[in-house]
Amino acid sequence: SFEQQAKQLKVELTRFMMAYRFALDEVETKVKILKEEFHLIHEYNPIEHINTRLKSPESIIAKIQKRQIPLDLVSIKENIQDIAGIRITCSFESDIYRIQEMICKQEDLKVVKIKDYIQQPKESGYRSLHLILQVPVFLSDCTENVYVEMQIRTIAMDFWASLEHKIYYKYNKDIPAYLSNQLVEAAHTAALLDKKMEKLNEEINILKNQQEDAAYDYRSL
Ligand code: 0O2
Repeated sequence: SFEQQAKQLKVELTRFMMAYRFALDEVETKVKILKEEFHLIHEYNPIEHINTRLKSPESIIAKIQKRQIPLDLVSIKENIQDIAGIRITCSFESDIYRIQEMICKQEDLKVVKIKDYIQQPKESGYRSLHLILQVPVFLSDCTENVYVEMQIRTIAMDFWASLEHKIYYKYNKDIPAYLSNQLVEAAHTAALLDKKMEKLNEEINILKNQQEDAAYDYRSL
């Protein structure tokens, strides 16, 4: 009957979205562990903040329409790889690649795609490192492997992306060229700021090491 079919569909959809929420929780826990342990060992915290989000049904449907994906859960699961998203904001550009390396080493996470929009920024000026992960979720009677999109970026990249996103939607997706050019320029400025902060950090680290060496030499006299 219709009621039975509707009930079955509801269970299937709920289970489908649950798998993404569990996968997201798993990845978030992994990142939190890396953050704490890295802090303990190196006395330095490369992660400023972590955000997670599940794509809303509306934006999943919008993407299905845009990409003309068949309307079944198997196709959606295979083709929409950002239903579960985790965003890691770091202090410096070099931290991004450190985190990537740590993620790639995790045996129960499979990195299926790397999109480096830092080496090759998008036309809009957007910069970030995207990893598409495949995460096993152990359910009562099966293991579901679901995709999680991990975006790793600096505070400057995040600042630009958040504001560009707002401006983009304010102007209803039709920004005049002179404005999008200015947004690209702003992205260059943010990239320069990242380079400058990275260099400052390196110099401060050199000074700190020299100071520590000097203190050690003094003690061993
Ligand atoms: P939300 O709300 O963040 O989820 P597509 O998703 O079809 O555009 P693709 O190849 O699947 O293309 O994904 P892509 O471009 O590698 O990454 C998509 C996500 O990256 C976006 O998700 C944004 O979060 C971010 N992103 C990509 N380009 C830009 C950009 O020019 N500006 C900003 N601010 N963010 C960008 P969603 O689904 O668009 O949105």
